[in-house]
Amino acid sequence: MPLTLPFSKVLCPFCFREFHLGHAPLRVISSNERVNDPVVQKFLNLDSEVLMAPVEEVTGTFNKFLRCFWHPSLANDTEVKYRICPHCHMQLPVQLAHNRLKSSVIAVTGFRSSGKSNFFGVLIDALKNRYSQEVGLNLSTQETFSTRTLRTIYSDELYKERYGNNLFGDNPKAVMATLSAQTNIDIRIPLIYRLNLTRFSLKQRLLHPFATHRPIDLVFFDAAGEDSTSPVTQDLYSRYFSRAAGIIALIDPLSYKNIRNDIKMEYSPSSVQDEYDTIAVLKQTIERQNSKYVNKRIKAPLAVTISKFDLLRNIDGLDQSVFEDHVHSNGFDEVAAKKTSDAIRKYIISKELNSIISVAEGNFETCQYFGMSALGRSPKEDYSLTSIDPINIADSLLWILYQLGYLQTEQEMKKKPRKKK
Ligand SMILES: Nc1nc2c(ncn2[C@@H]2O[C@H](COP(=O)(O)OP(=O)(O)OP(=O)(O)O)[C@@H](O)[C@H]2O)c(=O)[nH]1
Ligand SMILES: [Mg+2]
Ligand SMILES: [Zn+2]
Repeated sequence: MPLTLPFSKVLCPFCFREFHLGHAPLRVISSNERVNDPVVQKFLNLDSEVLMAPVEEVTGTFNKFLRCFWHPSLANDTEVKYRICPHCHMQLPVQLAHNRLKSSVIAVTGFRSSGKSNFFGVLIDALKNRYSQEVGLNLSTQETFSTRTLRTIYSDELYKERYGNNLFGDNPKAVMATLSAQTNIDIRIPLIYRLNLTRFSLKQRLLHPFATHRPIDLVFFDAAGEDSTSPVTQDLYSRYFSRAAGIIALIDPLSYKNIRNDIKMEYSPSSVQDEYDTIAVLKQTIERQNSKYVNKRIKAPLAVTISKFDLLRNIDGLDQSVFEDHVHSNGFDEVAAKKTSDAIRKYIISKELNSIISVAEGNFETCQYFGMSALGRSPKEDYSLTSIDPINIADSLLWILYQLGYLQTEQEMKKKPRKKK
């Protein structure tokens, strides 16, 4: 009988609500019966019924009290049951459902057209195919949910549908604009991946002396910036950002006139939002959920990341060394990342955009600046791409992982002798 601490809580990676694992209902997957699940229907904002396998709720005050100390085992010879979130009835990732691992959300925000979808698409591919070797990590797909079939599917399948088929198909294309979560229910469903890291910090090593790797569940939620202020989705987004372990804020250089004037483009992009204050909106969204941040700086590390960075090549006032793609083969290269951060900060000030810096540094305990290009170039007007050559695509994520103790820096790694294999 698996025991649980009475005050421990887990975070649902779908609705971002916290709850005690013992209070999570079970869905009886092996049952042939199909019944409407009004909780899923409400979560997905659907008018039509959602027919799914029946749910065993945790009922009765005494039973609920007992369940503060244990959660039922899922192993059963006769029935297959999955643990689901009591608030949205989505199936929990397997390790979370067994109380072995908590999900950590690394949230990404950015206004419309700031490059979020192309960033996700290229980042997940790069984590698997490049950084797995370079940084010593592996990314494995976890179960998520298909709104098309109303069934659980692996995130990799959803990844292909959303991004991979476009970006890495026979005729590579940039990912097209995402419909708002108000109209596109699919976008309420995140991609969930497990990241196992082998070069974790000394503190983590002391906390887990026998561990060979530290796992973290990454939840990629393709949230449009404007959805965080819409009445329909604002609660969901407030929870997403306020419970995130780290946040990547994408800043679109095209949305600032002072920068845009320096950039030469073959054609003018269709949707440019002028000076949308991504970080100030983020701060308000977090405050709405967690009022303690009205008087306090936010703890989660913030990576202020200029997207579409390739557009800034060869412009005046920006040190060209910032376009070098950092290699993190000996641990996260903190020195190179910091040098780039300082150069970008200087550039932002030179463009009289000090408000970006004051809002970020005034409201977040830890922040750093990054320049990132997912595609390495602008796609043609029909979205086609000759090739994809990202620049520092994973630096902001790796920096957050380093801040959270999941990754060591190159400089820390050099201090201690490496173990022979
Ligand atoms: N030059 C350049 N352009 C990019 C890059 N990434 C994205 N873009 C351009 O920016 C546009 C918007 O990118 P998306 O990834 O769709 O941005 P988004 O934030 O997901 O946008 P919404 O889904 O509309 O909120 C793309 O169609 C590309 O034209 C990049 O790395 N370099
Ligand atoms: Mg998008
Ligand atoms: Zn939930």
